[in-house]
Amino acid sequence: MKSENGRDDAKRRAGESAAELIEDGMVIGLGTGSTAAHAIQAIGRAVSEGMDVYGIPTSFQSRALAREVGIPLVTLDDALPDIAIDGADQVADGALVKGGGGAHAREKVVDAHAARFICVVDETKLADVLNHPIPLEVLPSAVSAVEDSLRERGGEPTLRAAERKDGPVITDNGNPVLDCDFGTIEDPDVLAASLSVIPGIVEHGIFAAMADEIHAGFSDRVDIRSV
Ligand code: ABF
Repeated sequence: MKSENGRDDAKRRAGESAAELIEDGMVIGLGTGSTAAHAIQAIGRAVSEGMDVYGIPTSFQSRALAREVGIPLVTLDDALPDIAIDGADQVADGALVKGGGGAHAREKVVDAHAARFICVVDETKLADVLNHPIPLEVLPSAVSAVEDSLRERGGEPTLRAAERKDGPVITDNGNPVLDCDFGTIEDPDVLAASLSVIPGIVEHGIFAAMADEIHAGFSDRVDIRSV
């Protein structure tokens, strides 16, 4: 089992590798999670050295970090991102599962509208086939109805519980999250399409055919794969 320090080093390598793609004048989608945070910190260092870029955060967390490290922020109303750098919970054959941090609805909007989307992960996220439970942001009033629809599709949904208080996790958009276990996901596109049509699901965490590059951090290197 890898030490947490070793794993964070691999995340840092991936995040910093993606940050090397940043050029003066770019608008950057700023992802959520600890791997994307390394990219945000590297971009902050570039800004402090005089680089002129703007960030579009994907969550309260990435907004707070970007402000802390001095990245000027804009919104999607102002400009679309030239590039987005964001993490993932699992990657297989270019398809991603995201939403472990409950930020996947905003992440999907920003990542999808970026001219180029770079996914940053450590090696533990790489898989041959997706089998990670799929996070689903759901309207509060629709939780039971959506759970029924998921079971009809062969899933086993669990309402994500908050760690530090009673009750569910609530996203930045004010909604609860279901994590739905579908076992092995042979065709992410088909599952994504079937989840997209369930009323009450605000957004699901399958990002199929969205990433342009995967930067995967290992203990001694970063593997960059175009997809
Ligand atoms: C976000 O943060 C996600 O969509 C994914 O759920 C998570 C990855 O976090 P970390 O980089 O901390 O493993 O990018």
